[in-house]
Amino acid sequence: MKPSHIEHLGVAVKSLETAIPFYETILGVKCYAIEEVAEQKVKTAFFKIGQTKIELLEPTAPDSPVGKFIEKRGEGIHHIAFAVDGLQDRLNELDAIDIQLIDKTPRKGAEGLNIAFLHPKSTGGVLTELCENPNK
Ligand code: CMX
Repeated sequence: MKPSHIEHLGVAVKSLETAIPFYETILGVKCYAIEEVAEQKVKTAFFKIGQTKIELLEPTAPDSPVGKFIEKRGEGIHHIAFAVDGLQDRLNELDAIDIQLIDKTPRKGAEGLNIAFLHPKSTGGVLTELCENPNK
């Protein structure tokens, strides 16, 4: 994948209203953005830690990826996201070595990034996201 850095860690939470003040207290930084990603049925809240971010994820429906995750496993780390260049080329390379792609082509995610997910069944149980900043 040749990532430049960890773009963010996604953390599934039941309630942003409860989780945001908690993270603001323990991290000592303010949440700088809240955004709903309707397509993913999720509301997100972001914190910056150096070059990396924490993305809190509150499901807006029980039948969403994050809603199902919380139902099965409870709150906790949901995915790791790597920053890459040439996202489509990276996906093609991973496909060629039989890594299961959830997204065969990039789509739009939070903060205007182009994103694609890899299936946790083919990445050692870790849901993995690749992100490319189109404005870089
Ligand atoms: N990390 C690790 N494993 C996960 C997982 C996660 N986040 N989410 C689901 N799984 C596992 C389940 O535990 C289950 O394993 P078992 O078969 O051993 O029980 C398996 O994957 C299938 O889970 P499921 O609940 O039946 O869910 P689906 O197959 O319907 O979907 C997945 C799983 C990963 C394909 C789906 O969640 C997905 O497409 N995720 C990508 C999109 C996403 O997560 N969006 C939310 C974040 C959006 C954002 O960051 O903006």
